[in-house]
Amino acid sequence: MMRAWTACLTGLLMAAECGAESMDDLWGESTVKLRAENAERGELFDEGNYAMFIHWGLYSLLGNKVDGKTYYGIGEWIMDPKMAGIPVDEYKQLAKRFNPTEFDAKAIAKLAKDAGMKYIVITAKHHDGFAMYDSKACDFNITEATPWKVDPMKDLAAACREVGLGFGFYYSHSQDWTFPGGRKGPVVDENGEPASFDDYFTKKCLPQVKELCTEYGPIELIWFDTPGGMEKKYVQQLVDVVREHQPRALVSGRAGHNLGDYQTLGDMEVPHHNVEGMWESVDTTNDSWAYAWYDENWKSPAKILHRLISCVARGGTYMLNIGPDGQGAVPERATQSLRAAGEWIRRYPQVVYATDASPWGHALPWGDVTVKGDRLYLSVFDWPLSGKLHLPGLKTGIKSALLHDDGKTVELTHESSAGWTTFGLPPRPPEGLASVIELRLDGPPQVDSTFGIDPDLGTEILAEFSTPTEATIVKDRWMEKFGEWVCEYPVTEWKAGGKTVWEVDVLEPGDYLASLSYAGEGRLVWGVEVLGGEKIQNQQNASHNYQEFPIGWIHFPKPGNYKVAVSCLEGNIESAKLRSLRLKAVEP
Ligand code: FHN
Repeated sequence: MMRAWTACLTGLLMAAECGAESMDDLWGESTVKLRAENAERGELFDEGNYAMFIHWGLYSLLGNKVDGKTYYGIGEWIMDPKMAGIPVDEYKQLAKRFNPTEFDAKAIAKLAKDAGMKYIVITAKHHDGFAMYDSKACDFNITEATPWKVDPMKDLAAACREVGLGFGFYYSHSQDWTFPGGRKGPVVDENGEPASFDDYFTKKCLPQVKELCTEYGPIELIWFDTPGGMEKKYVQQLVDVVREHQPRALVSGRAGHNLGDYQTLGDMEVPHHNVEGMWESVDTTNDSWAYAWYDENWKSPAKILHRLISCVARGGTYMLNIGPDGQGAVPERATQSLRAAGEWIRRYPQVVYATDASPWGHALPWGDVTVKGDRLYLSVFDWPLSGKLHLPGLKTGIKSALLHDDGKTVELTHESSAGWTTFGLPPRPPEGLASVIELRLDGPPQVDSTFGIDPDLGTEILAEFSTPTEATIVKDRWMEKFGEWVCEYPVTEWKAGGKTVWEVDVLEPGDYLASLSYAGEGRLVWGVEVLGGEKIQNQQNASHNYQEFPIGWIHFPKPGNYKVAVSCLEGNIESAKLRSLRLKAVEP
């Protein structure tokens, strides 16, 4: 399948993260892989685009509360000293209380199916080292160490096959916090003898991966994670085992040493540029991967769809996580959101499955675009109240523009001016979550991907789409709690005279309010300039959180392309991190 790749984000950006280098080390190399290298195994991603991730283990029993104290962050890290710091022997005792009788493999497979997902990947062993399946290689496992004694992976593998879903395992291959020699695990064995990584690898890791590849029928994926520090020879052996026993299975990019089949972006990262090759974003229905009792920050159905469609429109796959609790039950609000999003997908499968990336290479102010041959699917999340939807830069002729409404289609009027196409819309969107307009074109879509300034909605353009001089685009990644990553690509490292420039396409001339979103320390003076035209400046304060501030009105005298430059003129300019520029027409 041909993909209209427009840019490779990874290659363009300079990764000068503040305090997050260790996370990239931990995630390992993430070089882009092209589909041609693994065409057959890539089918899963081509057809699928949407999957269920499940984090479930002994840690789910705690749900982030230990001895009455709540720890905020990703629940599966509860053992870690940065969370509750639970000693190995104490943690292992949890198994005696693990009796998740509410786990219902069929119900979970049905939920994934109803949600519109195409495969499930579940934690067979996370960093805590506990095998959630019947492992002969290590008795710290669900059938030997718990009163439940059930192998839920057998049931889930069977349930997935029954409803036609793909199935795969998450396996923490490097980190093992309870087995001697595992990364961050005990450094001596039960006899007090020093234990090496090789001991862990040969006694536990390699045999367990072999078990997973031989005992559960055909699997679609082995999702290795956080290879940081693991030698290539070990990763190679694991990949060889997968290839030998499951030749059609994909291996996640986080296997390490560039031996996986595809790229996994940073946790919870939905990219803004189209990304080349096979890749996925992994995300959660709330903030934690594993169940956390307090975590009610659920993604709404609209947010799930928006993030899914953003991934598909950038050329990738979206794997969305649920965290069943210690009884095995899936939190009700996660299931509600997933099902509601799934109902939408059932009405519009053509928007999500086996579609190509947007030829614009980025989102548009009202939503996003996916492509199938000569058809464009416009998913409109923000329905313009003006009764007009503006599409910049489409060069290919339109045969028909069809708004999907309750199983029918309504032909929309459209007219072209200055390279823009404007569609007439009814006052109300037919869909509550996202309405779909299908454009049937005269041929494959050709577009000018310059950012259009939407005359009604305005346009926010991220700094990563600008060209800086005497300033730099960097990756700014941080955690609000523990383990849930947020990522921005601001222009920073400003020097005197530095500026960053965006090219924009204006349909309707006039005054526009220019606002900047940035972080920094204290007083900052910013300049905004239409090159060859007006220049304004203003002072606003900054804080360490990104905030949007109005700078002032600028003027575009006629329709057409302009260059808009932003400079950080005064104040603590070294601290300034410019996230985006927003231009919004001033209301008459
Ligand atoms: O450390 C793990 C984390 O617990 C979780 O499993 C995520 C999912 O992508 N992977 C690692 C951190 O990136």
